[in-house]
This record gives sequence, structure tokens and C-alpha cells, in this order.
Amino acid sequence: MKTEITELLGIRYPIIQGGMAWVAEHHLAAAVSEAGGLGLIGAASAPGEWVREQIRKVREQTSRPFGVNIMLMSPYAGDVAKIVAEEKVPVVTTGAGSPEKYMSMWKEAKVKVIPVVASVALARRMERCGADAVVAEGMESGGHIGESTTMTLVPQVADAVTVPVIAAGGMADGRGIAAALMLGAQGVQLGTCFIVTKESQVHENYKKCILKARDIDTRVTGRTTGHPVRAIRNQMTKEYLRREQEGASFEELEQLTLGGLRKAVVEGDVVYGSVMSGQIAGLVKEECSCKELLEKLMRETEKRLSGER
Ligand code: TUI
Repeated sequence: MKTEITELLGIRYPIIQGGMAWVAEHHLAAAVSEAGGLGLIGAASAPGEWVREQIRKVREQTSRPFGVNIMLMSPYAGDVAKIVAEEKVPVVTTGAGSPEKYMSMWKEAKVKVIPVVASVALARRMERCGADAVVAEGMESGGHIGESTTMTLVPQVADAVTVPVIAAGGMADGRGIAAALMLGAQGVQLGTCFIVTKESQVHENYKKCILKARDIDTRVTGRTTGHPVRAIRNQMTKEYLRREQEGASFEELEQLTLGGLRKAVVEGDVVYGSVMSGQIAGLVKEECSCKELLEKLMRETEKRLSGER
């Protein structure tokens, strides 16, 4: 399938794998890129040299385009931004802020820049400062989220900018992808369904948690602190929401989630850890390889787009 995104990025399918913290490492990113999507390394809060190593490992496994996602709240965001330019990574995506100050450095290195936005205002600002595309991410997504849903955000962003829009949040099959294309997107970014792939290195407990989740099993913590985060409900989200309602301080709440994602992804503590996931987890029912997943998604999408049910 050809879209403005497949042409811009030089990939076979208009599907990007989200830059999920702790989850999106070189095995997953390389598998997605090798299978025809765009794999991303999630830099999250990792130091620059860890990211450089991951970039080199992806390059050992595939010659296809891939990217790095920079979480702009990270203390290492500036270091990672520089390494992305030095290593001439084909694509950079950013989250949790505005990447304006790095833009000229990336442009000079011919890195394609795709900021993740949760509002029309930021999408417009990103286009003005030279973004090649934007990811419009709805609050159905896992992890750090904005206020708008994918259904409302994508068409409004698509009307507001001329660069291609990639939809994110709430999709895990061909119906969702076809719907996003109908809303004006030229591609999609998926996260939750890649967590359970064979190539994903996350702890087995984390995968099981996603596979058995139902439609109503995610919760959003941190709405009062200004850092809303969506994860599968467990003892941690229960306690967090109770303390949040009692008016606990930012510092107290922070203590509850500190290192929680690592605890869930690496140690498999899905009771007290942070099992970040999108609302679509209820639709994710089987573990398969990235290649199988991408092929199934595209088959389903083409079928829906041709009007078949
Ligand atoms: O960034 C994400 N998702 C994430 S980051 C993350 S790591 C983390 N771990 C623990 C606590 C908090 C974060 C986990 N998931 N998605 C992209 C995204 N960006 N969603 C929302 C935004 C966003 C929000 C506000 C982007 C820009 C913004 O305002 C920028 C500005 O300056 O106006």
C-alpha cells in the first residue's frame, strides 16, 4: 500500500511501531523494520550511549529504515538528540514536549522529524518549524497521554496541517487502521499489539497481562499532577488513584510510580509495577511474529478499504 507516509519514509506498509519506553529496543525495532513497517527504538529515560548502541545493533540486523523516539522529559533528551544526528538515523519521533530546539540540527543531518502531538496547536507549531509529518496521538493510547480521543484529534489535525498525519491510539487491527485512513491519516502508529509479539523482549507476565485484558481494564493515573499515564489496572493503579483522590502530594504520588515501568517490563512485577498499555488491549488476543502481525494487519486493512466486511 502506497501513502504519503510510505513514500516519505521509504517503507512498505504505512505502519509505525510506537517508541515505547523499555519495550522498544533493538530486537523489536529491527523486526518491525525488516518486516516492512518502521521500527523505533524508544530512548525513554536512557543515557545517550545506550541509544547509540541500540542504533548500531538495529543496523546489524536490517538495512531498512528505522527510527528513534525521544522522550523530551528525559534528562538525556539533549544527548540523545545529538547522537541521532551524529548517527544519521533516518527518522526521529518525539514525545511529551516540543522538539523545536533540536530541529535545525536534525534537518542538517537529513533526519526526518515526526513529533507526536496531542493537540492541533502543537501540530501547527511543529509544521511551522519544519516537521516532516506528525503523529496525532489520542488518549486511548498507553503511557503518557493528552486529552483528545483519536476519533476527534486525527481529522482536526489533518485539516490544520499540510504535512502527512499518522494516527495513534486505539488501533490493533485492520478495522482500526482503515478507520484512521478514513479520518485523514496517511499512516498509523501502533504500540500495544507490538508488545506481545515474539520479538518483543518484555517479561512474559507483561504479555499475559495484555493478552487477558478486557475492554475496561486500563486506568489513567496522574490526572491531578499534569502527567496522565494509562496502564492496565492493578494494585499500583488502585493505590495511586485512592491516594490521588485523598489529595496526596506530587512527590508522594511520584514515589508510587518511580521505576514502575522497568519493574513490570524487566522483572515481571505486574502487581505493583506500571503495565502501560492502550485501551485496545482487549482486542489483542495472540502472540505472533512482527512479520505475521504486519501481514495480517495489511490484509485486513485492504479488505476493509475495498468495502468487504
Ligand atoms: O510520550 C508519549 N508517551 C509516553 S512517554 C512515556 S515515559 C513516562 N514514564 C513515566 C511517566 C511519564 C512518562 C510513556 N508514554 N506519547 C507522546 C505524547 N506526547 N503524548 C502526549 C504528548 C504531549 C503532551 C504535551 C506532547 C506535547 C505536549 O505539550 C508540548 C508543549 O510544549 O506544548
